[in-house]
Amino acid sequence: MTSFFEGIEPVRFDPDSTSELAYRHYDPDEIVLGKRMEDHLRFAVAYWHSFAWEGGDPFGGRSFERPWWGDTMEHAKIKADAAFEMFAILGQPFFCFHDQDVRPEGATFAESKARLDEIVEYFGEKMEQTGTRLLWGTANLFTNRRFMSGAATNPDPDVFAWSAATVKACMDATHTLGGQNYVLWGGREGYETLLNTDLSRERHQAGRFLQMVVDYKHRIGFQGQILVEPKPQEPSKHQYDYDVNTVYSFLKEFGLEGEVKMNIEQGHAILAGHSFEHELAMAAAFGILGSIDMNRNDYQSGWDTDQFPNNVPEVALAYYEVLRAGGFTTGGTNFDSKVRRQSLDPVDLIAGHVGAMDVCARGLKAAAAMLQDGGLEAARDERYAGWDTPVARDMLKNGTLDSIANRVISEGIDPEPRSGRQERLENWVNRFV
Ligand code: XUL
Ligand code: CO
Repeated sequence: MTSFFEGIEPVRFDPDSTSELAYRHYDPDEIVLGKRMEDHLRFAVAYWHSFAWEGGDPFGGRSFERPWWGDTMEHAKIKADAAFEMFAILGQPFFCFHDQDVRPEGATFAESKARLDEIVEYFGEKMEQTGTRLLWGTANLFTNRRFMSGAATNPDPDVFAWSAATVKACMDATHTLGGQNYVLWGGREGYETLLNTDLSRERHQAGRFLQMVVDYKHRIGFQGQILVEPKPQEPSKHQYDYDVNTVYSFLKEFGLEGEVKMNIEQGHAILAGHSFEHELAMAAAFGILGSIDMNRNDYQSGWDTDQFPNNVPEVALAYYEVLRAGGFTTGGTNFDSKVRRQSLDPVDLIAGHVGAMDVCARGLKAAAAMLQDGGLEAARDERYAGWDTPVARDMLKNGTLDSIANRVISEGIDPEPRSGRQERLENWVNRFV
């Protein structure tokens, strides 16, 4: 036991509580559409934001004080102790991590790997004792200066090799810990200027890299899902994994569309000029909706500020798409979210998650109610009803421009525009959120 969260009791569902730290909407056992709420949402803590982020910004360094700051394995274990205490306080079923979050980097690759293995063993014991599970593991291929020009897409083949070895170690760690997914976010897989970049070569390298990841998954019998997390900018100006649509065409190009799904982050969707629900619906349409990174950006700054979600209507529309696609299987709701730089206290970390979990619970319940009512589905069915007629179906299947043109003339077809009813549908949604 550490004393980091001393005095903070486990958070419980109590809608009438006067405490700052109670779930007023998240009741893990409440049945929503035939399934426990906990099993729908599958919440996970992001180790990096809660335990590795130091509270810096571009104008000033560390603002948080934590007993685990330091670069020894003892520090890493104190951090792990605090992390598992927080999972227990929150009743979080899952967590996610990068290698860099959980162990200090060694002087050589071999030393870094030995340290990862040591902490994986430590995690394994704690997971056994507490029942906390791993939603996904991943590799940090962006912080160290060796990755400044990319990992798999680097002009230097030695960096490609280092990255491949790192991903192998992280996939092994994820497999050992029974991880349900393995995530690849292409942090620096993009470029700053075309003047020094061979875009075609770099994309090919990234494609081969992902093929090797999928091949290794099958080789070791990892049952989890490989996920790619799209993001349009930050840190690179142009990222190769811009959004769901871009990544899908990349997967098709390299024959991986049946092997890889998406981990979709709210803030990344917004940076790409989309809404979260657009990205989720797009992935569902391709059959590659895997998991979500739940957060929000600052509405004014335009940066990927990774704040805890705090907007029920937004979250409700996101879960509507998740439920419509059949809900999560291996995926879940990872809080890729961090407290603000001035939120120094241990209780702030707890409060950030508690509030976010309640917002998600409200969103899920609203989404389930909307789906159960069926109003949107009925409006959509009605809007496209013309396409259910035999003539329209036949046109889509067998039509040619000639045959269609003949029919337009012979039948005197003259389309009558109909209302899209947007305001009425928005009003309908607002009855539930
Ligand atoms: C970065 C981001 C990452 C990934 C995992 O914006 O979202 O934390 O989720 O590497
Ligand atoms: Co993320």
